Amino acid sequence: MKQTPYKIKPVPKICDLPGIKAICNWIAMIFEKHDPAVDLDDDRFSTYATLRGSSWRGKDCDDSRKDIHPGSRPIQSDKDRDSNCNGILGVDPVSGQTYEDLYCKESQARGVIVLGDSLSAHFHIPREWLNTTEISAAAFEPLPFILENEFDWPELSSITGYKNTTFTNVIHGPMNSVYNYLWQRNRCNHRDYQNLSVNGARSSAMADTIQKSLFRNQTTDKPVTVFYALIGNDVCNTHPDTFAHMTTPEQMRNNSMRTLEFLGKTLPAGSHVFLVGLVDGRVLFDSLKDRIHPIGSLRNDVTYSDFYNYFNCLEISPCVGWLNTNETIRNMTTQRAEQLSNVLKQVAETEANKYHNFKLNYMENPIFQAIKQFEKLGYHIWDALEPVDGFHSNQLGQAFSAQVMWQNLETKYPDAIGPINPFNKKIQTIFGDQGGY
Ligand SMILES: [Ca+2]
Ligand SMILES: [Ca+2]
Repeated sequence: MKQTPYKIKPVPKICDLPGIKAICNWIAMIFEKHDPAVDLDDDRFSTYATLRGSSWRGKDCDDSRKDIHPGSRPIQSDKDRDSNCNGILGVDPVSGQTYEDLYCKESQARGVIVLGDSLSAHFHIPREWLNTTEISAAAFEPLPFILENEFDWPELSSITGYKNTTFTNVIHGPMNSVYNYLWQRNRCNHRDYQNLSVNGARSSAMADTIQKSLFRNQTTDKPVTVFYALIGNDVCNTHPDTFAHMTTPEQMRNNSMRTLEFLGKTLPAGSHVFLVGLVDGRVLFDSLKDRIHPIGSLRNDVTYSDFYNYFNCLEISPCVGWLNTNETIRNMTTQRAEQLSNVLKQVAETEANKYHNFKLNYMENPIFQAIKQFEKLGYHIWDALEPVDGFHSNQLGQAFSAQVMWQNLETKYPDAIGPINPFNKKIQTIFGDQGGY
């Protein structure tokens, strides 16, 4: 029988009311555009930590001037003011040269950007919130901070992490990141990071909207190393008919090419782009299936298998294909992920000479190598997984992935990270923590 089409009610024009309008714009800015909410000069960098602020991209050191932001080439060599927020400014009294010219000009300084999903945003729900034996008021103290950062912890993530854990009641483990390595290598890179990851992002959303939140001035900013890291959502969805909603190889090719076109028009000369392959999520089910989920911690009665089935039943599983008790479905999901990784590999090869501003390479997902090294050290895979969702890397896993990515960059792509700056010690002596974060 033919169904009568629904009549869609007009959306109430509440956002047109004075006062409410500003709030609507603000919400749209964060959750649709993924731009910082507090950004007076509109240069896409903020002085505020959350709401897509400095947790996500280097802190603005002058929110009244658009030309002053992290990643900028120094204006007049930063003789009088710090235009790129790396804390380095002024003139050396002995030589009469500016410190930027002396210590940074020839250093091949660069920034790092990730276009990613919840893994590179570092999604984490505190175990302490669900575990009946650990629950406490202290565990809920950072709740506003956590909500304003969309349950993500980019400031501790494998690509753009820059600080140590401050909320020790709700997140634990070591911080290590590609940005942190880049900063140790060359202190002129201070604050030059952008984490443009969105929970649930897949290649289509990246090409349609998310990539537009990237800011890099092609002529006045420094080059950058970009990671295109959409490592699972193109095969992960909540639909019972999961395969019908996965990205096809043809769509993947089209979407990734659209992002490359955009990067071609946006990145300064001398940049690098890495297309990162997808993961094999079968490892999640294999390592966790018989273990107890935190919600069953009191009576030891809820395993991850139960938890995944329950999620699938409610149609709220983050990944029906891999978090599934049916092995055939898990294998077929991996097969599609491999096809999509192969597309990225091909795109990196066929498009290698098309873009003049960046070098293009494919990088195998660091998780494969991280797991091998991890197990050699005597850890179990579950030690690196988020206990609440049984899906994402935890703090330890993030730090481990960073190490693997860095090893790859150092050995295979040294020109993407630049040389060690011989003036690091001097910068440290003169500029201390370079204004901190
Ligand atoms: Ca500014
Ligand atoms: Ca500077």
